Amino acid sequence: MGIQWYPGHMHKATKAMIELLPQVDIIIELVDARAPYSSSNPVIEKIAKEKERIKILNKNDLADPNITALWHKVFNNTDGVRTLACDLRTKDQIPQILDLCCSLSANKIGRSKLVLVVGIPNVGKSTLINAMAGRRVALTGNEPAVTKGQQRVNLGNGIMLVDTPGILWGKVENESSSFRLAVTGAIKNTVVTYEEVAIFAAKYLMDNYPKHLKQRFILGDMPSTELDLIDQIGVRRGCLRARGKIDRERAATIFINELRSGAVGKISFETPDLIVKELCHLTTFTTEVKGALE
Ligand SMILES: Nc1nc2c(ncn2[C@@H]2O[C@H](COP(=O)(O)OP(=O)(O)OP(=O)(O)O)[C@@H](O)[C@H]2O)c(=O)[nH]1
Ligand SMILES: [Mg+2]
Repeated sequence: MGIQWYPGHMHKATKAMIELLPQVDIIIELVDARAPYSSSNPVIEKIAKEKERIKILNKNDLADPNITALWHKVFNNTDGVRTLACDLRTKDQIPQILDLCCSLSANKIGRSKLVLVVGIPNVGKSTLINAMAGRRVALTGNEPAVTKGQQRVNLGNGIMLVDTPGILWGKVENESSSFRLAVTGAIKNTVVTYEEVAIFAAKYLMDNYPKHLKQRFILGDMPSTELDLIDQIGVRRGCLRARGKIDRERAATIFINELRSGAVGKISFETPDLIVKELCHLTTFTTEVKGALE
């Protein structure tokens, strides 16, 4: 069973976003560069086809650069979508994003262009708003659901930005996608335990990034199971209870926090090929991906 998190405030925020849509000129959707497919909101894909769209693969500083390059190619091949991989901790790409907003879609007479900033929780929407405004106008924080309602920010240059609460969707179809959202920090930690998320992450990293694990946690041979790995991390980080028993929940929490911070290395949790394999029943997506990578 995958993880589902769709509380009332997200339903309300999705409705508010749809209501505003007729007035919107440009949509900036932020997705997580470490899981760009899993963090793309299918509702936005459906309702925003006619709009000018900028897709930002954010937190690219934490992602595997070779895999981001593949995703960039896939998304840039989608009609009407401009794609940028960003590290919003620096403001390097802000002039480019502002230029794009100015060049896309004409100003309506007598009013500013309305630019809607949307995306999953904790992906960096409010950070982007602050960087574009050049001052702290929106609350940010390293946990999901910091922004509670829509907030308009007038840039004074013909652009009006709208910050929105992070939203997920009613049903995350692909179980692995829901775990990727949890690993990267888009799902509140009261919805799923660190241990469950760590088991998923451990399996993925043992298969795909064993060298990173060995280096970070000073492992000799790779442990044979996910739980063994988490326990070894527990030993390395001193997560011990009475009689030498390992505090696995604490070890899992440390593992996930180090992973999220980038301390384990630049890691991506999905490639286009992996998604094609997982979603072989969704023919439109797989045809688009194959076309983009040929
Ligand atoms: N490493 C890294 N961290 C980032 C980047 N962009 C934003 N962050 C951090 O991500 C966290 C979440 O940023 P916010 O701007 O609050 O995210 P949000 O999308 O507005 O979140 P909600 O309002 O909760 O939906 C903050 O700790 C930011 O400093 C980035 O490019 N790289
Ligand atoms: Mg926010």
